[in-house]
Amino acid sequence: MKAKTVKGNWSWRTKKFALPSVFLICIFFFLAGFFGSSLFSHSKGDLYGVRPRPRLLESTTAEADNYLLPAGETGDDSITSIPFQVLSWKPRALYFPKFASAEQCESIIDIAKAGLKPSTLALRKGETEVNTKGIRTSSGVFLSASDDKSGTLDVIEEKIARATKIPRINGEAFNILRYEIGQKYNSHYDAFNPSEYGPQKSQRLASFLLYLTDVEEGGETMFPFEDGQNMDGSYNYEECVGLRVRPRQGDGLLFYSLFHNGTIDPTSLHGSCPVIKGEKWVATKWIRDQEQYD
Ligand SMILES: O=C(O)CCC(=O)C(=O)O
Repeated sequence: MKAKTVKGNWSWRTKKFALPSVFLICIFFFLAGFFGSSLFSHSKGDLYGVRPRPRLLESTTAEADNYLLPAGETGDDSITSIPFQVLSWKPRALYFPKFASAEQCESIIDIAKAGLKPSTLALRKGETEVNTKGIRTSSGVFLSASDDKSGTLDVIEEKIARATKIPRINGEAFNILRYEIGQKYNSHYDAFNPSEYGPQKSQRLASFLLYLTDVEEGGETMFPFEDGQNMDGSYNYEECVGLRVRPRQGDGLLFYSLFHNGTIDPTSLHGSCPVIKGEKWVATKWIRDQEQYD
């Protein structure tokens, strides 16, 4: 009975002191864990030279979200952001929504209007203006950025260089095209196959199309061989099939005619479907694999 009482007192005292101690120990380990883990994550960031990202709600500018490095002589001290969508890998084709403003598009059309002439073709061996009549029925004019005193083409050309990462000096002058109802450009390659056109000093590597107007109906840029479709030899080069991109004012389309090894991508065949309703204006910039000085 006595022993029972002693045991009971011990148990009661133990409980009296053990509960707060357990509570304090828990708090201690919680705090140690919390501060320890945040210290560890900071030192890991420093180890890789990564600045901790600011919290999403606090970051309001691109600079706050990105860690800027000191730029080289020819680089920038700011981040460039040009949104794009990959439309296709075969051929490599990218879409740039809202690449130019409506005012910029209208200004380009205004200066191009005065110089429009029927579009021409680079002729292959055996081709003449007569036997190629009807392949390309648009009107067009070549304009360099320096021809545009408003500076719009200069701004667009700089932006194209940033989007493509190919220097401006590799670009030909802009070819501004107008397609009226029924006008079109049959499917063709922008690159010049030496077996058809003879030896080439430089090659068209990529094309950037800036749509200057919406088109009510028709006028899509088409890629009939996209992803290898229609390549069985039966395609007739006038048919509007495959991947079709509907012109929308201010949007840009970039596609590559050459693979990385410099050979021609057969899936880069493209053309303009006939305009059915409305009028299509587009500014094309062909970009070469060599610097252009003419
Ligand atoms: O007008 C288009 O959508 C295509 C133009 C084109 O194929 C070209 O200029 O090479």
